[in-house]
Amino acid sequence: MTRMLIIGPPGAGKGTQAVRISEELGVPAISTGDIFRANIKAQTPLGQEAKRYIDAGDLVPDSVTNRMVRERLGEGDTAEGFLLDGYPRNAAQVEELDGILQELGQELDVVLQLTADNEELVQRLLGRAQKEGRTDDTEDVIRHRLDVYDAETAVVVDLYAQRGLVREVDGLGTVDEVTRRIMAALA
Ligand code: B4P
Repeated sequence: MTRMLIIGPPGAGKGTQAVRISEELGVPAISTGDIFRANIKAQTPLGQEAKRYIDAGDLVPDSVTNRMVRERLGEGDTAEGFLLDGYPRNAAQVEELDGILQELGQELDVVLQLTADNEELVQRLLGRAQKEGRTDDTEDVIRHRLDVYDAETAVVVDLYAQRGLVREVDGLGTVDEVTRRIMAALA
């Protein structure tokens, strides 16, 4: 049984590693960024609401994000565990997640923190921009997303560290190397 979060700045490898870890552990990976992007593509009301914030590199309002996560975690497939990627991203979302898990009678087991320095992060995301053309991967927006991480998301790591849940993993190196470090940290 694993109920875990993966947290780190934009470009640290959260989405990349979440897919691999969820396969290894046999639990669903739930990425708020991916859910938003799927809704933007399908032009749903949720996607229309989220798009302007994502394009600007800002966090989507908590009211929208929290409702979406609440619905997703309520689906039956999370009873045996889950890997949340990109949520919670500020202190208010931590509180909301506490409430959701309490209602579901669940508790977090581990918070995986991926680290990397800012210049590496910018280079990775600019590299992705050339391949995937994500609207939030321009240099100005990337730098803004890094600032938003420092201003709003870094505190999430502190809050979970106070609960003794955080395991820090170096996100530098090849994707395979990072996966090996993560699996070792979870063992
Ligand atoms: P996310 O989708 O979470 O985007 P991200 O922070 O860039 O991480 P991602 O998982 O995509 O990238 P990764 O590090 O794996 O969020 C996007 C936006 O959605 C946010 O800005 C916000 O607007 C909104 N949002 C999401 N969640 C929210 C929430 N809870 N509340 C409010 N708003 C929310 O990979 C990046 C690149 O690095 C890739 O190209 C990858 O191939 C490469 N890479 C990965 N590992 C590597 C390695 N070891 N070596 C070299 N390259 C590597």
